[in-house]
Amino acid sequence: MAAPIRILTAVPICDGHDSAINTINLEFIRHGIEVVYLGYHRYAEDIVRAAIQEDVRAIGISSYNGGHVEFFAEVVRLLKKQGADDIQVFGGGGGTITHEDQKVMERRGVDKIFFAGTPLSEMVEFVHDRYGKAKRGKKAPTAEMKLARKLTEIEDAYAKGKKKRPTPNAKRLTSNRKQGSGKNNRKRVIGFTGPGGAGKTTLIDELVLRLLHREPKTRIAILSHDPSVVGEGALLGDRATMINSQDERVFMRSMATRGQAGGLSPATEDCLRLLAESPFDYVIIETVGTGQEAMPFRSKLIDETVLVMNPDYGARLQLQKIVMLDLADIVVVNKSDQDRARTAALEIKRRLEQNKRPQKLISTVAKRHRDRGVDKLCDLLTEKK
Ligand code: B12
Repeated sequence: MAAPIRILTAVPICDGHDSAINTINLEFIRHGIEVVYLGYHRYAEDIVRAAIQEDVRAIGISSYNGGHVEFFAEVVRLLKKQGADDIQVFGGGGGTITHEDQKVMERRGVDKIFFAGTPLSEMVEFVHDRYGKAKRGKKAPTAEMKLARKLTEIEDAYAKGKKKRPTPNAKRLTSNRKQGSGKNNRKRVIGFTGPGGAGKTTLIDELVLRLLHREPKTRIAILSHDPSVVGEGALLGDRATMINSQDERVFMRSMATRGQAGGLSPATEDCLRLLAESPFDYVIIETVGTGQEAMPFRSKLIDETVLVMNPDYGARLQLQKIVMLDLADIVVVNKSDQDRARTAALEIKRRLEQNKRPQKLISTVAKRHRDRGVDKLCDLLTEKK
């Protein structure tokens, strides 16, 4: 079975017109394409960095702000500068891009512009035809590109059935782990899980913001997951929420679960091992929204696990059924500005007391700037052990 085509889509800076790209993304996904969506109001630098880290075959830009001639050309220029001109650039922008503009844009290296009235099927066909096969440029890849390409190789080997999902009791990596340059001179691998809508992605992004500020040399890797069915496409949308994580010191990779239940992908363990062996100070892994029975972090590669909960989990009895409440090192009650949050924190505290082991409980409001709870979580995750 062929591995899905991966592309990245985005809307440029000073542009909030995202309704076209949202529709186009869904059509791509329905036709087997994995779409890393970066969101709207995005800088050319952020788009190029993301495309390289995600090792996509092409970037689709939807532009309505009138600056398309310069913006598309800037993306092409930056890709070339980084030696990543094997990544193609295409896109559209309804009534704003004229046929004259298109000619200039194509002369400047843009692969294809779609005009108003083009059927969605034509765009899908174009992506399959034009980007169906990986093309690699002749330039020597940078370290970041090499890492990104290795992650693709791992994912593709699983997709093509050349590799089977490893057993969960992988050996703890010690000897070949490169030490980090962070405060504690020790790499931390942290796993975040929890139900959909609990705010995991926002919480991680706020945590990354603090780590980047507190530790000026820290480098962070993020492995983030979104659900998908075998052989189908996926919307990999965490980058659209992780604004602070679009930074030179952060390497982020979005993965589809490609049919595996439980929150992670068949290739996660191998990808995580590769990131743990690379020179990052923190490796953060985020599962898809999980259910009561999920135990995604059985890998010995993970140092600490964080369960992020929503205060609105239903009756107290529900807490007895959540396996991760037994296993997590830290439990976060996010959205603790909600009415039920105090009761939830008390009920979860009682539930954790049954486990008779040192688990930490923190209340956060991740969407709030400078939230004290997120500060506390950052303190806990960075403290010397
Ligand atoms: C819907 C719309 C809005 C909605 C946006 C909702 C949203 N969340 O997206 C609202 C009402 C919020 C809005 C607001 C504004 N808008 Co407005 N808006 C439009 C409108 C009417 C349609 C755009 C659209 O979504 N079309 C639907 C898509 C599916 O069709 P399409 O555009 O024809 O695209 C085709 C192809 O190009 C291709 N395509 C498009 N993108 C991509 C990407 C890829 C990867 C691919 C493969 C293909 C592709 O797909 C389609 C296939 O048929 C256009 C007018 C127009 N005709 O373009 C104005 C327009 C873009 N808006 C305009 C303006 C000025 C604004 C505002 C600044 C108004 C104001 N003063 O507040 C704000 C700015 C908002 C912001 N934050 O950026 C101007 C822009 C003028 C310019 N750039 O010179 C336009 C052109 C209207 C006009 N004639 O004045 N807008």
